[in-house]
Amino acid sequence: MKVNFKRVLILALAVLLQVGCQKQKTTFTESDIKIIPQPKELTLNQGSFIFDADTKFVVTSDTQLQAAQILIDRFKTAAGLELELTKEQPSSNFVILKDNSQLGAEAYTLVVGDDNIVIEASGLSGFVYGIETLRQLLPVAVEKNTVSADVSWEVPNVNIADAPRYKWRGLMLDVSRHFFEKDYVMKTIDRLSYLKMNTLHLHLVDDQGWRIEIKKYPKLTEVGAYRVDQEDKHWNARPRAKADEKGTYGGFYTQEDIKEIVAYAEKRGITVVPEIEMPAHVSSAVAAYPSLSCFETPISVPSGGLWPITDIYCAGKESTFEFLENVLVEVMDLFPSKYIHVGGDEATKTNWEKCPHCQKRIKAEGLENVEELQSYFIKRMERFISSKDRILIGWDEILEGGLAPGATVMSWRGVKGGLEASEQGHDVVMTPGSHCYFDHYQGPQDSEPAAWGGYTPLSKVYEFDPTVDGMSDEQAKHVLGGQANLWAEYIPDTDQSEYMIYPRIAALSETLWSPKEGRSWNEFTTRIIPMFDRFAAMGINYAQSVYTIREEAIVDENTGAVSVSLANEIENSDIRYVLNDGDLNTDAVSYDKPIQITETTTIKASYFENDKPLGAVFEKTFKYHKAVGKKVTYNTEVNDRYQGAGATTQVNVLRGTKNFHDGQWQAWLAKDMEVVIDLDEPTEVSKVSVGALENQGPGIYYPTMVEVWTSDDGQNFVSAGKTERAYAATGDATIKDFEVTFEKKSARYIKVKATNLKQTPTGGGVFLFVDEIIVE
Ligand code: TNX
Repeated sequence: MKVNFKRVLILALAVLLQVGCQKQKTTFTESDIKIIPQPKELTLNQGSFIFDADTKFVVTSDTQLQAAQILIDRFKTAAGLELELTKEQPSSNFVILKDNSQLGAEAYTLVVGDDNIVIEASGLSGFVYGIETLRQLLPVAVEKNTVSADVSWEVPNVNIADAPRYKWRGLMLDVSRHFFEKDYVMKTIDRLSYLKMNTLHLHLVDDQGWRIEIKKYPKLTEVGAYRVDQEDKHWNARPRAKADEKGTYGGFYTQEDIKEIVAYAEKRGITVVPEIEMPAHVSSAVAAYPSLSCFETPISVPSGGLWPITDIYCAGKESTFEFLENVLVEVMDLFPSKYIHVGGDEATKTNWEKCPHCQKRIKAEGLENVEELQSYFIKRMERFISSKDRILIGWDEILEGGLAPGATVMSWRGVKGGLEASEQGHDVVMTPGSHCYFDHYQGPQDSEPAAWGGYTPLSKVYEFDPTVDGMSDEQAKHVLGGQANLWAEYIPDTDQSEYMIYPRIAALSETLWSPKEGRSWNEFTTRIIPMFDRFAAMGINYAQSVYTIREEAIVDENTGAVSVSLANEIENSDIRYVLNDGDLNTDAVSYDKPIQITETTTIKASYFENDKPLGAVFEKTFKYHKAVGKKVTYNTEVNDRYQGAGATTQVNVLRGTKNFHDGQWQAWLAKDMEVVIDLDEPTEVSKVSVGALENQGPGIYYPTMVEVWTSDDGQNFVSAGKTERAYAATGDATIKDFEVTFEKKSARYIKVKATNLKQTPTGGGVFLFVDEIIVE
């Protein structure tokens, strides 16, 4: 046989070349796939697809093109690849988008194979979600805004069939309390769409700023969009400016800005729902046009906290309704959203009680009271909005005095409003404060930036379910979905806004998108932590509060021994600690069981990753003193709602945090605290301290005086000393020990009195909060 050496050589070369060119493929396992929200159905197959400079996107419509463009842009920015769009399907190495009218509006299928990827959907949202899922299958580097070299742009072969559980998946941005520029709104739109959220609710009107240009009423933004700059003061410590003082702090969206935002959102499957508050939360509008209020008194745009809200629209004058209809006409021209939000919350109607126009209206309409007048107000707006073929949506206060026929309710004061409205056959969007208020703390209050209050950590958001236990099937059908609300009193800038939104919005998105069955917090943590890397690559200032250690301490009331457990939100995470002067970086030991303490001890602890502390450091001193475990007699009654840990609260070593709901605080409402501690036997004492909390927002004030007496028989007390503190307006929550020191003496009984300020400057009852009485 004659061997053709030339041929063999060529063949061998060809084989070699092919092997050389074949891209190295990864063997993927299930744990490599970390999509949020979790798709409805997903199977991992063998093999993978690798994007390269020759990969093409096959699209046959503008809709498909819009969706594809999101990933094409990413490839350009993050990979330096200019991927081509084509109408013709090549033989291999392509991503094809195909119309499939069988699929629901937001559903999609994604099939990744060795040499092509197929995304099917019936419209834009589905295609966008298919593309976003594909993006999450790509390496993290795809999120960066700089080109990464030597990354293999590889995705595992999968079959995904996905569709949402709820049709309203929203985030509300309060752009009134602090104004956020258009760019940030657009960025937020991208990120919402990335997580398959479909609604951006813009809270455009509130007391502290009117944020949308209305051509017919230019003063709304000339005057109403700006307030006197008091940003250096705490939100709740900003005095009201005079009516004629010029505001300089603020901003607003022009109608052109709004058009841009709406168009941008539309391309990403996001509906922008405008909220035009009424009848309350409108000081900004009243400042611009005082005739909108009952008594037409000129006011300024408030620079900060305002409570109660009494400067509201007059519900008697026809001109109020004329104004609102004109405003809404312009708003509806700008926002194609089916839903128009009219607020409706927190109106204090004292002016309506006194206003002749409102009283006349009440009579003429045969209304019972001012609550029914609010209901009249909203019903009238509802008729107007539905005449324009839109749907009115409002906060759950719109239920009071009777719900307007076609209205949809946003339930924020828990789920009660949602239950009630759905029972009456109305649609509801659930946004209960407990799970959906992103202005709440997401970690222990002492280690977080100042927030409104409340405690809504990531795991709590993940427990959210808009369909409430006990709802009938009929009621459940009325649940459109859920939404997170980011009220912005304490959100001065985009960094803080991002901090509060991420990662919680990812947890929320999964509760609203993914099937309920099979969802587990522990499993979710295996996906959210890698998602942090994506957030970082996107340049998001996300919170790492899941890592922050929360302690639980229990005290043995007989021995006074304290047992301290440490945990963060991630199960079995690597927590290490040191005691007293130890250095966390060098001396930390692993935490594996509760730490027992029997004398004054400081614990420092942190979550560790790769042997390095990560997130906020936990540090707490458990201070022992002579009254620990002793009997306390209360001469004045503790408030029902704040009983702390019961009778031993004040002598249990455990201290309260800035979170006044943490179970270590006892409170006295508009009343002094007076207690007597029995030390069991005559004891040398020279100092008594009272631990107190101040948080003036919710009405908690420091004592104005602390006095101490001692006694040997429990009957005859002699004064040991006192300390005084004058009232001063403050914003942030603070904790302070009020110390009374005296010449060392022997005493068996100690009487302590803390004087309550009793009345707030605005006339409310004052809470006095005490956590521990330290006797030394
Ligand atoms: C209540 S929620 C409000 C807002 C505040 C928020 C603070 C709602 C409808 N009204 O005006 O910003 O509490 O959490």
